[in-house]
This record gives sequence, structure tokens and C-alpha cells, in this order.
Amino acid sequence: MSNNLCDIAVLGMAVMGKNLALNIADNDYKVAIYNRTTSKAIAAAEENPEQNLSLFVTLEELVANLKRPRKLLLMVKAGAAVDKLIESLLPLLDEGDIIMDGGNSHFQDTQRRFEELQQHGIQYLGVGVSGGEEGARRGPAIMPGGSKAAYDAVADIFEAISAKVNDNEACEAYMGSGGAGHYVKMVHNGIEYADMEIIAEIYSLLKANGYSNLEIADVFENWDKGDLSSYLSEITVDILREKDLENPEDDLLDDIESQVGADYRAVGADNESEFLLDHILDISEQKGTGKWTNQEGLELHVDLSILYSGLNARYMSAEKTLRVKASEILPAGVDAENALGKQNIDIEELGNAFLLARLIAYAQGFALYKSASKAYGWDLDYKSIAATFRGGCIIRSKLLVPIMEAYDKNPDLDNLLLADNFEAEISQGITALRKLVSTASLAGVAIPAFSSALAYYDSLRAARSQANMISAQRDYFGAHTYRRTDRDGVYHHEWNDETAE
Ligand code: NBP
Repeated sequence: MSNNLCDIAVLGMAVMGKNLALNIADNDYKVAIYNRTTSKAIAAAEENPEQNLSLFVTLEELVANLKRPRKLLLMVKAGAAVDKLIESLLPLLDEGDIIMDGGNSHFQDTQRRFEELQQHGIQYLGVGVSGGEEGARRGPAIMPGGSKAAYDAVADIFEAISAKVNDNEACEAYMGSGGAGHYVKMVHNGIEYADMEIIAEIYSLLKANGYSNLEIADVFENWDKGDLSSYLSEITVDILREKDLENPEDDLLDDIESQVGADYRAVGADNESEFLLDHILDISEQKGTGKWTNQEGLELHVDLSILYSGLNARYMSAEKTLRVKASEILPAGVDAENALGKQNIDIEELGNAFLLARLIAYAQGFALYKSASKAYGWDLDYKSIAATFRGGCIIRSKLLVPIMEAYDKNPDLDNLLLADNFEAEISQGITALRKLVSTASLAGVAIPAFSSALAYYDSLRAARSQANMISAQRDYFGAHTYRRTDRDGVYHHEWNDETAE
């Protein structure tokens, strides 16, 4: 009888759950599948008859058909659905059974569930999974956190299904206790927002300076052969070369029309273009993990300006009608004739600025890891995080290899930019970054991620900052006190007898 029991259950047969279940089954595990709406689970099983999938209609049947300790991977919508499903499962499980949440849950929810389930003797893992549908099916990056004993019990499955790099190195690793896994995944997404924005800004700047879509694709393709190689650059090349669809889906267009108004939709677009990209509305959506990352930056006092630029750019993009209106009112204040043109762009320098901006985005993300590790007592392993990102996930890039090396040399590095193996990237990139920010500024093209990268860099290298003025102002209007450079202690100065408060 026990030979027929399943190794693991996957609950939730939407895009991610179905593809992960198939991936696990590919690796010779017997997978029990379940979906609240049974028809979707039936469809998943019928579409894949050759796979090692066993469908169960009720949670009772599902649980009864699992090997012990039972292993249940929840792949349902993040939020209330996870709590509801755990609540339904709890009476059916025994001490030592393992629940894993592979969705994009907020790390604090994961921490709470981890602690609550510990009281019931249930082992809990919050599992960050990156790579979208294709990653789930062929090999995602996996970032589990929570019970270490539970991780040890499922590590062989994660290792088998994860993306592999080099000579079969698995892109998965235990990240730490409680919500550590979901935290690592959350910040991954924050870095993803930044990297996407950096690429979009290069596209926008090149386009404004007269480059065609195909020329921009060639630029990214050439960069991708060297140190700038990354998944996001690769897909950018494909996107730039994609021709327009012959039959746009009318129902989708109607939906967008109700958001922004038909008159505004195509303003600024090249309506004659043969390329799909030129017909895509310039409003980008977001699902929340980028926002959570930035909220954590605020909470833990970490400068995430490039990551925040990526998020803000999406918020600003949603203001389409306002932007169209403002474009007619606000002067650019530039001599457009001189400011724009291919002669203003040096592609090699642009590539150097790109690499440095990407490095600074990683530096900000990893600075958040460092603060979080201390604040939440996780003992995060930064080298292992970088290693996990090398395959399967959206931010996989060649730059992760020197990042790993930097943390290998010094696991407690203060800031990635201070690692000596980035001296070349920094010395080649910094002047290029300055020129890029000036060129874009003189052309009136917004490149907030690059501008933030430069401001972060210069703020970081300022041995004496402007904060003495802020402290003086605070003491002036609010008697908030200040410290001195020449002696210890806290001081207040009577700046002006008429000062209120
Ligand atoms: P969705 O996030 O769209 O969730 C749909 C699934 O949740 C369906 O199976 C649905 O069942 C189930 N569900 C809901 Br909604 N409420 C439920 C409840 N109360 N009890 C039981 N099941 C419930 O699915 P997804 O896009 O596959 O993503 C799954 C998770 O993975 C999410 O947390 C997502 O953020 C994360 N993720 C997604 C991606 C991606 O590229 N899509 C990448 C990485 C991570 P039903 O069929 O009965 O409605």
C-alpha cells in the first residue's frame, strides 16, 4: 500500500503550481495534485497523462495518500488563500508533517505562520520561487526559509527541480529561519524592478537619440556576449525585434481604454511601426513585491534609491493622462536640436555605465540583506544568495559571479562597491555614468535609475556630507540637538532668540 503513496503534494493548479508539479514529476517523484476548483486539477492531469501525477478531489484524500512526514507545497494566491488552506489542512496533519508555501507571500506572514505552526508541531517552509512559468517547468531558482529540519527533508526535491549552472550546480539553498526565504525572494524582485528600469532607460535614451528598434537590439545583443550578459538583456533583444500582431485582441484593448481613455493611449507612439513594442501602452503594472522591498528599505533605513526609481517609474507610468497633459504644458528647457542625435551616445561608454548601474542596484539590494540579517537574526549567506540567483531566476546575470567572489573573500563586506574585484567596473563605469546622466539631462530624457545610481555613488564616497546643515536646521527650529566633530556629547545652540519652539 505505502508504495503507492505520493512523495509530495502540490496544492494549486494555476500556472506556477501546475508547472512545478510537472517539473517534480519529471524528476521521478510521485506527485499528488489538488486544486480548490477541481476542474483545473482534472485538466492538468488530463493534459499530462504520461506524468506521475495523482489527482485528489478532497484534502482528506490528498493527505491520506502522502508518505510521512507528509510534504505539502502550497502554490496558491498569496495572502488570505494561504491562511485558509493551512486552516483546512491543520486538522488533517500529524506532528512533523511539512507545509511549504511556494507563493510570493510577505515575509512577515511567513514568519507568523512559521511560529503558529510550530506550536502545532507542523514544520513550515516559506519558499521563494523565481523564474515564472518557464522557470517553474524547466528549473526555477529556489529560496527556501523556515524549519531547517523540514528543508533537509525536502532538499533532494528542490535540488532536483531547480535550475542548474556550470557543472550541475543547483540554484537553490536554505536561506535561514522564519521568513528568510520569502525575504530573499522579495528583494530579488526589488532588484528585478531596478534592472528592468535600467534597461528600459537605455532603450528610451537610444530611441530619443535616433536609434531604431533593430539597432537597439543589436546593441543589447553585443553587450550580452560579454560581462553584461543577463536574462533580462536577452529577452530585451527578442522584444525589440518582435513584429506586431496582425490581430490585436479587441477585448484587451477595451479594458485598457477604460483605464486611460482612447484619445490618450497612442499619444507619443509610432502608430505606423511594424514592431509590437511600439504599440504597447506605456503603463507598467506591478504586483507588490517591489513595493514591499522598498518599504523594508524605509523600515531598516537602507538607501534603495535605484530600486525605488524602478517602482516610482511604474507609478508614474500609470499617470498616462496626466503625462500627456503635462507634455503640452511643461517646457523641456533644452536645446533639442543640439541635445539629441546619435553623435551624443558612445555605446561602449553606455555599456560601462550600464554595468556600474547594475552593480549599484545589486549593492543596494545586498545592503538590505545585510541589515535584515542583523535585524531579524537570520545569518544570511550573501555568497549563497548570489549563487542561487545565477540560474532560473529573472535577475540571473554574469555579474553574479564576481559578486559571489567578493562575498567569498569577505563574507561580511560592508558594501559590494568596496570589494576590490570591482575596481575595473567602477573606474570604467563612473565617468561614463556621469556623462550619461548629463547627456540625458541635456536632452530632457528622464533616466531616474541611472541618476539615482550616480547620486548613491557620490553620496557613498562623500567623507563629509551635507548632513551637518540638516542637523543645524533641526536644532534651529526644533531644538533637536546635534553632535560636534571636535568633541563628544550632544549639544543645543540658541540660534535665534525669536525661535519658536
Ligand atoms: P495565482 O496567484 O493566480 O493563484 C491562483 C491559485 O490559487 C488557484 O489554484 C486558486 O484556486 C488558488 N486559490 C485561491 Br485564488 N484562493 C484559494 C483558497 N482560498 N483555497 C485554495 N486555493 C485557492 O496562481 P499562480 O500565478 O500560479 O501563482 C501562485 C503563487 O506563486 C502566487 O503566490 C504568485 O505570486 C507566485 N508566483 C507567481 C509567479 C508567476 O510568474 N505567475 C512567479 C513566481 C511566484 P481556484 O482555481 O480554485 O481559484
